[in-house]
Amino acid sequence: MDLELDRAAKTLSVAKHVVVFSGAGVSAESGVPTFRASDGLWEGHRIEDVATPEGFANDPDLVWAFYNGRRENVGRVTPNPGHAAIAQLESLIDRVTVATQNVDGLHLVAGSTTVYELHGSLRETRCLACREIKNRGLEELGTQPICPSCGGRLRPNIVWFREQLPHQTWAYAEAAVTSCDVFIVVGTSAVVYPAAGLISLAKSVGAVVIEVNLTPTNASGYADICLYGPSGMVLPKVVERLRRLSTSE
Ligand code: BV8
Ligand code: ZN
Repeated sequence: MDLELDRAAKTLSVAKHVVVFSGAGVSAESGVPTFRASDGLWEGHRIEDVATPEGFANDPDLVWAFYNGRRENVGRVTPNPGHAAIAQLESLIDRVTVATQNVDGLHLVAGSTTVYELHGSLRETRCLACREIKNRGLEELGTQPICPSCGGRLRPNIVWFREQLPHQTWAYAEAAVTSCDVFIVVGTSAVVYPAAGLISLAKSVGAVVIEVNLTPTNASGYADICLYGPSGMVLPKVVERLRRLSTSE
């Protein structure tokens, strides 16, 4: 692994623009359950019941109870050394963009400044009537929250299955990948599209692809460098080597 870590640090030491594409695995060491570990069941719920528009239409109270549970969990966790290392990249590389599938906000809490939340945010609600999107922190919202502006029903501002990703956010993420020279894919099984399509896009524009994961994934075929291990351990090691390279120049 040392050789691969040195290769990754060397690649990053000459990078102009790095995109970090993250999934649930980067938050696992913070205590946020990953999506697929529970073999399709998510904290006891079927995906269809809690992460689709049909599920919400069918039983909004159940979906709000599910998301309030995840908001409560995220309120109790902190970023891990993997999030911190990603934030530290910004002091070592000209331009760093984070495109995350995660909805926990931990990259922002850790200090990353350019973060595209492709699948929305647990902190945000969207009004079904006036469509206002509001960051309401992680306070308890109950199961039938009402829009203070118009009295309409609120939903989590989360991208459910079979829903479009936020257009502007997606456009910024695609543009960032198109202009990057190194693409780090960390903590994702690379199963969910269109987000996972960013990996082949990075490859197609000639970026060096570095994967950080516990195991090989659907992304591994695109990776030039594979770093196997917990991201909370691997990423700080890469940053430490990069820092040594930057100071020895
Ligand atoms: C769309 C929000 C256009 C919810 C999420 C049939 C009909 C219709 C659509 C489809 C279809 N078939 C496929 C699709 C498209 C579908 C899709 O991709 N499905 C997949 C399952 C096949 N996509 C969509 O529906 C998207 N919208 O396509 O709209 C459209 C419109 C109409 C009709 C057709 C198309 C919307 C996708 C967004 C769904 N919302 N999240 C919420 O979070 O509450 S996705 C959900 O999965 C999470 O966001 C999660 O992040 C994401 C991906 O999972 P991962 O992050 O990769 O997490 P996972 O657990 O899978 O993996 C964890 C990884 O970490 C593992 O590799 C593990 O080894 C690693 N790991 C663990 N610990 C560590 C670690 N690595 C390092 N260190 C560690 N310590
Ligand atoms: Zn409203």
